[in-house]
Amino acid sequence: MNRRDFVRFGWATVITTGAGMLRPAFARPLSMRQVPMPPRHPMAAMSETRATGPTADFTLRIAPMMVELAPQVVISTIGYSNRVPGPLLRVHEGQRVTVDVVNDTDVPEYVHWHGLFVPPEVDGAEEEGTPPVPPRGRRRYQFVAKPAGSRWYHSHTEAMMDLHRGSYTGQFGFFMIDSANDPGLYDQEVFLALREWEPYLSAKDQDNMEADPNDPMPEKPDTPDPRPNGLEVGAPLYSINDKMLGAGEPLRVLSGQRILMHLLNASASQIHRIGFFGHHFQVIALDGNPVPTPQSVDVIEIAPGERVDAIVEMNLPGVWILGELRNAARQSGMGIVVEYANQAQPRPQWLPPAKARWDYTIFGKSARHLAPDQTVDMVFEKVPGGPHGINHWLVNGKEYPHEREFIFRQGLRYRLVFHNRSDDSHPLHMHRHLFEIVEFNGKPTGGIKKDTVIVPAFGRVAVDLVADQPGLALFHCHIQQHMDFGFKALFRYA
Ligand SMILES: [Cu+2]
Repeated sequence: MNRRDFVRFGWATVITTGAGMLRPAFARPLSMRQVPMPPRHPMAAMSETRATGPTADFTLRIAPMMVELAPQVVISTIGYSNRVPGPLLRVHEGQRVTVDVVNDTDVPEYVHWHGLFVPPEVDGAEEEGTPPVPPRGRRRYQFVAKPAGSRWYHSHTEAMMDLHRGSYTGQFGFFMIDSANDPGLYDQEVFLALREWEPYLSAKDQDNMEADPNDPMPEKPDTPDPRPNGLEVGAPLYSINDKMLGAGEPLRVLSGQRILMHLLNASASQIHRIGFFGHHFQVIALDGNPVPTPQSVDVIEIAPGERVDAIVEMNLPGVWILGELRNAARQSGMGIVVEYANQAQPRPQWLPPAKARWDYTIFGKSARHLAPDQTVDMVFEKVPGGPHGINHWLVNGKEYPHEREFIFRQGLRYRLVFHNRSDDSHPLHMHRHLFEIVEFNGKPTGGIKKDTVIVPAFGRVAVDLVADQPGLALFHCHIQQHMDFGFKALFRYA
């Protein structure tokens, strides 16, 4: 693909911010490079909103909008403030934040602050009792921004069979909470949100991650479920931020630079694997939380709801594609061109990286975990919907809602054991809390704090958390269709 074949429409596919972190040696050549900047188009522009005072004030306007993913490829969706992703909201840890949300649509909406410790009244989940942003109305969200790290915000509205609601829309954005402890030196900071568009129902599962025969699959039953699978959500178009591969401006780099990449999977339904030939991702944080053992990997696997912060050293001059490993997804848009300065040949190259299985535990440390006060086993099962139906999901034998099965007592330490008795991988998300992975498919680990964790097909994952955020806390699979069709539980404080 030759990006020069495309009309340049918006140059802000990659948001880059110096963030005051430029190493002097690199700051000058970058700024001196004569890059023709096409006019900023209001639909494509993504600006950073940085709050500086003790009180931040942001306004998000929910309204229908168009997104030009590529020349002649324009989709209509609902977005925040006419941008996809929505404005980058950036605050300091501990800062009191006020966000006014104006809803210019005819349906109630919820804005969820994913990964933040906020009370249920403002968490943006109907199940927890957050009031909606009424149709043609507005609501003010006020909270203290914590903990530090890469957070995000997105619609938490139920969609069910309407693939134009909730996380199927463009309602998502980055929410950065800066701490005094910076993740390290870097020359550029980029925000990359992975998305698919124009979802449809299909009997073909686009996200069929080939099962590794070496996977332990501790929850695999002796006899496979003979019932036919239901319809899954597929998509024909993909983008990173608001541009398909080749349609946006490339990420321009200089040899020797260190690029801090904030990856977010804002997909409603698909796990993605991202590679960048000849380069390594030094993973420094998962879900915004620094990992005990930063490690270099060739492939990042990231599920809906997850974030990965990685530093990439630019040490292979050329014009490359950073993108999805699956050819179909990458060729349908999920990628971005990375262009070193002064390259003679402009044609971006894609070469598949060495295949590597993603393994959270390499980022952990050996740890002796305190014995939990209570262990909560959670068993997830699929009720296959058949060729004309939708799969339903059971948590401990029941679809949402449950009675009072899941109770936290404040101050106690819980071990949640996720038993995935289905042939799909599920990104499981706990609202308003962080948990620590203590065991992943039989491998012990420690120190990895997350709010969303992939439980592989027929896999088992144990996480620890201390119940220290009183109020209702929603737990669910972050795949919108799974969540809408039963894959949810509500934890209550006694
Ligand atoms: Cu799921």
